[in-house]
Amino acid sequence: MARTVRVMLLQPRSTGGNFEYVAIPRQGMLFLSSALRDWSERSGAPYRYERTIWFEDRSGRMDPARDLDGVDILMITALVNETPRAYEVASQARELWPDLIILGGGPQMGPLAQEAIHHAKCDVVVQREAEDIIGPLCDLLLETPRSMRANELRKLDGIAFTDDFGQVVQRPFRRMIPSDLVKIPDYRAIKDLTPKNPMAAGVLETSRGCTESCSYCEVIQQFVGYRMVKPETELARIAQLQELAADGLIYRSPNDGRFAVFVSDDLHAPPRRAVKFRNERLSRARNWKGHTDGMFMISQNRAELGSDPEMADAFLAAGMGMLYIGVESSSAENLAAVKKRQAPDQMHTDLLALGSMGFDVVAMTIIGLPYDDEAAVMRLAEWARQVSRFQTANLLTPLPATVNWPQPNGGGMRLLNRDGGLLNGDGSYNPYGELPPYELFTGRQFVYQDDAVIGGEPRNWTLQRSREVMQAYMAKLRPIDTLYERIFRLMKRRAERLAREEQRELAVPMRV
Ligand code: B12
Ligand code: SF4
Repeated sequence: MARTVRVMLLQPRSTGGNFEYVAIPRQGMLFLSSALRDWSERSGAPYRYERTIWFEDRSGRMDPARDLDGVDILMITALVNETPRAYEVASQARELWPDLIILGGGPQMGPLAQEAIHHAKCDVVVQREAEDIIGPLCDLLLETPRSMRANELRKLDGIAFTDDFGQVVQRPFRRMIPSDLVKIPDYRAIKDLTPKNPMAAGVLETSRGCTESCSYCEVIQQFVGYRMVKPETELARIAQLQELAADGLIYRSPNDGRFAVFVSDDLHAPPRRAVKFRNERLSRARNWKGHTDGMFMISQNRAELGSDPEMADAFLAAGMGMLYIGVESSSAENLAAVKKRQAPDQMHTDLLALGSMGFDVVAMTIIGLPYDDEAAVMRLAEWARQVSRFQTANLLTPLPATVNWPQPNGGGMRLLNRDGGLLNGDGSYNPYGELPPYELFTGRQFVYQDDAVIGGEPRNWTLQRSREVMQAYMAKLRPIDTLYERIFRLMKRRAERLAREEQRELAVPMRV
């Protein structure tokens, strides 16, 4: 008889303040939860993994003393700004529950495994994707006494752990897995997911990785090449979202009854030069018709979709209403500097074309690129408002595993500390030293020393100055966040009304 093992999967609270986070939890934990369930269900499995997924942005802060009582395995993910909270929960958990198995992973802890092991006291950090390894790894950790684990863990690749001498062992990467090794994400394991507290949107993954390699982005390191899921997997995932919405677990608009689905791909429509992928996406988009009824779909794409009327028509017919477009900058020099292969004039034409076709275009912009001064940033705001309905804005932010991250040889950016001085005295990164102020890595301020020189003058946007520039820039935009805020207010009012109705029903005396 298989032993029941309790697993808590945690996505810690973010500091970004964006409403999207609450609306649409990321999928990493959903796929890992399914992977564990499938692993338990094979014949002869020694453990039955019972899973709870706790999204702190949805369900509030976890109290490790109360909420990890009886839990055997804690799995924590984190994006950069969620890292301080991830480390706080993990280190408290280690202190309170010394036998608890703690696993870390995701795009932040994966490349910075030494830091995660040191600060979060993780037993193991998994690098890159984990659906293939999570079951065998959990079995191994449960079966092996702590004192003998290092020897056993050496047999697995793509993980980091501490050996018997306290040194971090970093195993070579594993091969990339099929992007739909796990077919269906495990929404049903999400804590507090009920018709009274539905998700604001469903999430759909149709590909992993990217055909591009923009210098500020970590995707190529984390997910490597572009990998589509199988067409039948897409349809099965769409059917799952229809089912969740029918059960009241995804919020429906009171106006037209539709529900939102965010396609979380980095690049949903591949560029036209990637002919094979582009043709495949076109035939799938056409095939979606009839499966996506009642859905309002949102996806991330390049502007050149505006020059591809066939694809755009297929998207519109399938219910794709909103497009996030990676615009980044209107300056050709900036785009070249970050290896974004697009030309501003063409982008302008394409964005206007998409708008006139009927899409709600959200222009995603980055400011603080090497050739931006304040005047250029304000011009970008004016242009972005002309060519898109909504916008998002970020200041350039260094991410691990990109060329911007400080390198041991002095390359990369020099990081700031919380007060705007240089981290560790010289801007270097040390996994065992002073930690970067990750909670500020939200794209709302510069977290590195600004070395840009514009017109012969140092730009010198400090932590404080960059915040002011950002605020002035944002004031000129129509941020997409305001739309999400409205949806949230509506959802909150609905939840309050339902709670009041329930109270009233309970208050009616029962007739005998
Ligand atoms: C969609 C998306 C968003 C959406 C998320 C909404 C949603 N529900 O999907 C929105 C727009 C809100 C968003 C916001 C941000 N994002 Co974003 N986003 C993505 C994107 C494109 C896809 C995420 C995804 O679903 N991936 C697929 C899932 C399956 O992968 P995963 O979650 O990483 O999990 C897998 C592995 O990493 C691993 N794993 C993960 N966690 C764990 C834990 C354990 C214990 C184990 C064993 C394994 C493991 O196993 C999982 C399965 O294989 C990624 C790029 C990418 N391809 O991942 C960027 C990405 C994750 N985002 C990024 C960033 C920087 C941000 C922002 C900070 C930007 C900002 N300035 O505000 C914010 C922060 C949000 C927050 N809450 O803190 C970076 C993260 C870099 C970093 N080191 O943190 C990425 C990688 C893109 C990039 N620029 O490089 N994002
Ligand atoms: S196109 Fe987007 S996901 Fe792809 S490398 Fe560039 S920024 Fe990253």
